[in-house]
Amino acid sequence: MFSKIVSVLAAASVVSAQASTSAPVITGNPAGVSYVATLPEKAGSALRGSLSATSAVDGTGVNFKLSISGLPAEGGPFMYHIHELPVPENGNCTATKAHLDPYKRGEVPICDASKPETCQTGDLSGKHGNMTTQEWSQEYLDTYLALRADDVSFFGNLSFVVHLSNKTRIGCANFVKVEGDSYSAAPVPSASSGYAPYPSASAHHNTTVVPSAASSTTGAPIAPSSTSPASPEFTGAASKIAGGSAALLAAFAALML
Ligand SMILES: *[C@@H]1O[C@H](CO)[C@@H](O)[C@H](O)[C@H]1NC(C)=O
Ligand SMILES: *[C@@H]1O[C@H](CO)[C@@H](O)[C@H](O)[C@H]1NC(C)=O
Ligand SMILES: *[C@@H]1O[C@H](CO)[C@@H](O)[C@H](O)[C@H]1NC(C)=O
Ligand SMILES: *[C@@H]1O[C@H](CO)[C@@H](O)[C@H](O)[C@H]1NC(C)=O
Ligand SMILES: *[C@@H]1O[C@H](CO)[C@@H](O)[C@H](O)[C@H]1NC(C)=O
Ligand SMILES: [Cu+2]
Repeated sequence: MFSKIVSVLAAASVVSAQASTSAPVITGNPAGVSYVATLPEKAGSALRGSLSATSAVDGTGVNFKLSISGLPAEGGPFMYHIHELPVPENGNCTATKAHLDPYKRGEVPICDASKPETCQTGDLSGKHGNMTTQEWSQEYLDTYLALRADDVSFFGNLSFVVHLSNKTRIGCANFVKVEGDSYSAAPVPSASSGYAPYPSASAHHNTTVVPSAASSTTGAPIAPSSTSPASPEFTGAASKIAGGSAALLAAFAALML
């Protein structure tokens, strides 16, 4: 009898331990702070785009703007995440390791988007949807990520990684802080509007930040950008092989290593 009660209690505590691996809503994110991760251009790959992140005006969560073009015709739907390490100088996406997951939830079972607090904090496509077309733009608020460096869900020094459906890593970039406080009021990204990793014209206007509604425009076409120079750091296997789909496959294979 006693041992039965003990085992029931033990089972109950296991259940509550699992239920407690839930991410808290992040408040107190610093106002007017933005980061952007811009994918480098890789020889043999048409993939371009960026993920920008701006503290919500009231400090609760982070507004994301995803703008990607040149996803492959095959191999989707495409997932993307914030990973736990930055991309090294050589551009090796594998070195970013796993998803940002400070509450140690693990990758399985997969994220249930109706319960985002139970997902890995870095699992953006799990919480907000996969990219399902070759060009993809989307904006949303994620309340479980932090731009305050004292929180375990801070990602300003980390990376974002784009995957094929079979998890092959096809692109990755580090977040870089955007100087100036008017970034969040900037219009939809284009090649010439300062979406470079190191914006030269860091605006210092004292702009009042307008709250942007968490909207989602899935699949809206965007203009591909082709004016930023190829990244000198990105001298991995991919850029040493001539263009064409064979090179693309070789690049994928290299990234899987
Ligand atoms: C993943 O999918 C791509 C495109 O469909 C394919 O080229 C690649 O070989 C696959 N990789 C693995 C590990 O299955
Ligand atoms: C990429 O990083 C992974 C993990 O750190 C490592 O095992 C692999 O050897 C690296 N590949 C290259 C080409 O540097
Ligand atoms: C990122 O910054 C946070 C807060 O300063 C720190 O705890 C963490 O170790 C850093 N991560 C990496 C990979 O540098
Ligand atoms: C997103 O894509 C992955 C890989 O194909 C798949 O496992 C997952 O179910 C997809 N998520 C949704 C919500 O469709
Ligand atoms: C910006 O404008 C606000 C509102 O007018 C003011 O309270 C704040 O001090 C200004 N900040 C700077 C850096 O000028
Ligand atoms: Cu990932």
